Amino acid sequence: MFCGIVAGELPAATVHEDHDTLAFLDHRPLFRGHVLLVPKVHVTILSELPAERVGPFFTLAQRLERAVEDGLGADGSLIMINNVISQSVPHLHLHVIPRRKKDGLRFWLGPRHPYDDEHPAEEYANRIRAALANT
Ligand code: DGP
Repeated sequence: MFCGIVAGELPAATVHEDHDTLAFLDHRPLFRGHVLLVPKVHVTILSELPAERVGPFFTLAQRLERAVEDGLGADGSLIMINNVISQSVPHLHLHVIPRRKKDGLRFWLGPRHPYDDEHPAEEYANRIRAALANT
C-alpha cells in the first residue's frame, strides 16, 4: 500500500521526498499534521532496513520532529514505530505525531510487568545480550 504511494499510484499529501525516503500525512491522523516517514525500499520492520539507510532515515526523522513541532506550534511529539504488533501496514513507517499539553490523547504504556524472583532482570538482560551478540 505504501509502495503505491511511493510509486505515485496512490495519492498522498507529501511533505518530503528524496531518493530513498518519502514522508506524507497519515490519512487518519491522530492529530492534524501526523506524518508517516517511509523508506522507498519495501521492508516491513526496522531491523530489515539496510544499514546504510538507517542513519539518513533517522536524520530525516529528527528533521521531521522539528518541522512538525515548529511548523505547527506543537508542544512536543510522539515518535513511534509499530513492528508487527499493532502494525496495520506491513511497510516500515515511523509516525511523527504533533502533541499538545492536555491534548486528550490517552497513550498508556501498560500494564507493567515488574521483575521478581521468578523473573529476574539479569536473566532478561542476559538473554538480550546473548541475542545481540548474534546480530
Ligand atoms: P500503524 O498502525 O502503525 O500500522 O499505522 C498505519 C497508519 O497508516 C495509520 O495511522 C493509517 C495510515 N494509512 C494507512 N493507509 C494509508 C494510506 O493509503 N494513505 C495514508 N496517507 N495513510 C495511510
